[in-house]
Amino acid sequence: MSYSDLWLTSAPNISNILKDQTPKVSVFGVPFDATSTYRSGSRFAPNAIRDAFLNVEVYFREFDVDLEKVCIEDLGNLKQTGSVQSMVVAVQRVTEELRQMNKVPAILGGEHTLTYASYAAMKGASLLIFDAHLDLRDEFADLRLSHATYLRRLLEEEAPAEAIVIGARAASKEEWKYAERRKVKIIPPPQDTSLEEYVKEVKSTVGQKSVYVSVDLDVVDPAYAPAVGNPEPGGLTSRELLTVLTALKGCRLLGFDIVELAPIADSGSSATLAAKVLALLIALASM
Ligand SMILES: [Mn+2]
Repeated sequence: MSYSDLWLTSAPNISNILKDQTPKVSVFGVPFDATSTYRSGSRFAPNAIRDAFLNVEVYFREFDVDLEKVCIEDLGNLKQTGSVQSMVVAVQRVTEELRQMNKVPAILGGEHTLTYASYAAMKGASLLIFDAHLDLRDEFADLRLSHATYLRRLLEEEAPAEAIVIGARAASKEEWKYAERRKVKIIPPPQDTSLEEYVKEVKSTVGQKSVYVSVDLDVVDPAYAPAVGNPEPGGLTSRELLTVLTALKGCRLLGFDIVELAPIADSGSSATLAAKVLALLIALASM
């Protein structure tokens, strides 16, 4: 072994290739925020999440899963593009390729638009979204496909087996109406219910299905995750989010993304939460 093998790492790459295992989870980053309309900068999130990931505990007592012993591959980041069309084609193709290899894509955004592309590679899976917003506008800031419209385009073109939005609290009147018309299931942030009751409600809505999970970090209250593209007060606490995600044990997780972290506005707390969500979802996917 050379000194460089001994002491140098390829951090923030989070590959953890164990010799006797083939990777089940494949991480890749999408440093794309070209349609951001408020606080752009989510293009810097994939590496910020990786940096934080390397500094959080990754043993999950609830599941007895230790990520140090789970084979994870990190494929790096999508090449830079300013074109939403190019990003969509690349994300969809890469996600499809990973699915064909029976791997669980773990996608680090970037803005939420990428879910339009990654979900297209998840035929038959329920779409479980954590988001303050509905992202159901027909157009926004002169764009038909953007972080604010991706779910509308997806429902028009892909029609998921089921779309569930957890933590939604901010949308136009037209978006709420559209959601009702298209039977999007919405579970707002917990109000007067206990966390236990809230988790029960989520579990009974989600069931034990094959799911694709999309976590927009703004589902959490800005007090806990201030560094997002479009902060929205009145959200989940970080503990509520982690508890709800933990309760997804039993679902078949086909893939997931974590989007909208804007590290320039971060003291470190938001990236750390994103990293914890990444670790938890990898643990769920590896069981
Ligand atoms: Mn959002």
